[in-house]
Amino acid sequence: MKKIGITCYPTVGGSGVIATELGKLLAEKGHEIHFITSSVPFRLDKVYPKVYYHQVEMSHYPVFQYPPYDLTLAAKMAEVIDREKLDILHVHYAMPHAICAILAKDIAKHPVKIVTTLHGTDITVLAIDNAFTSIIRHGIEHSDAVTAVSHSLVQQTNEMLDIDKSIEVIHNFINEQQYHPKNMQNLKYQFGIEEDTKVLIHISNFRKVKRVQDVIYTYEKVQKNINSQLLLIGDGPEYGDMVRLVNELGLQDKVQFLGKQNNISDILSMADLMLLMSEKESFGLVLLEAMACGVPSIGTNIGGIPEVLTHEETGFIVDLGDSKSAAKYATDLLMDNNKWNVFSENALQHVKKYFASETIVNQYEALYDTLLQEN
Ligand code: GMT
Repeated sequence: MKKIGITCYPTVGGSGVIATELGKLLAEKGHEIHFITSSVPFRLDKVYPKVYYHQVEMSHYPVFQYPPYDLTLAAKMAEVIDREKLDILHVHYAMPHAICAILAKDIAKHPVKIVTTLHGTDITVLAIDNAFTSIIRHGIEHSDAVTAVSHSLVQQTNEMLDIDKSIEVIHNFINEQQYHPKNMQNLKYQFGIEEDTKVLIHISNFRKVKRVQDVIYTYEKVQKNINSQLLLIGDGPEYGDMVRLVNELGLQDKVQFLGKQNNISDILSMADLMLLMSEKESFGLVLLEAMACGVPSIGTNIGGIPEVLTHEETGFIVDLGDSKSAAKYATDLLMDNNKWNVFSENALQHVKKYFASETIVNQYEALYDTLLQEN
């Protein structure tokens, strides 16, 4: 049994989901888990034995022009390392969590190993900014071990940061207890969608990199031939522009904006096709979630997407911005029930074979073991 601290961004987002589900599964295997975050991670939705939560409380002392979140987090980490005698502190995101963890390790008296998992944005977005490059490199090089969620992210990290550190790929996983096909005819009905109407779906934080407009352009072509609706889940900076685009294209009766939702697996189970047309995506956890619910996907040939989605097997891969090909693939698949059933079954099998939670959690445990044996 190990004592493991976990820090992540606790609000909605794939990295927070992975960090929290990992903590829950490690606790089920007998480890003691200590979340150190600014609020309760949203997937920590009930009481779990062996899971503890330590809140990073922000100081609003008037002399501070800005509340020093990073330093408060580092101080909290050091306090928890010493009090709980943590073996491992596993942080998700180099920026700022790895930097805070390194500082906490320097402050704490109890020896601890730092594991940093890279999820993407800190490399593909923040590392482009020269102001952050050296601090991100420091966070990676001074962690005891670094993992990334895809081979593509490792390659990008090496290219952008020229680092002297080996990075292990540990792919993301899904919680099978939540993500599996469910009969959601009733929910479909409640959304006002007829039984024989096909449902296309997109889930994201509506940032520019998600290219939600390409999802809408794809759907605009699909709906000409397929009796269908598009469900857009999530919220973010591009939301208003996307509502305007849907109205301009006259699709307001066929596109539903559902905003942020919690029970994603229920919504996915009424979908026939997932669309993820991003220009940056280190993994694309929503593709895995869709596949686990038996939903084929169309994604772009970007970042880690081709590591998750297999072209012509579990879905289709298109070039960035190619809504024409995406629409053709979508239309052909949605017209051919036999083909759709094969893709759906392939998706379920693919998740079991390559992204089962047991396999991935074992990989993290093996990494912790190796680090602790180095003592
Ligand atoms: O998609 C986002 O921008 C949110 C971000 C996050 O912090 O959750 O997602 C990143 O991590 C996910 C979990 O590993 C990956 O599935 C997403 O692909 C990755 N996002 C990007 O690379 C843009």
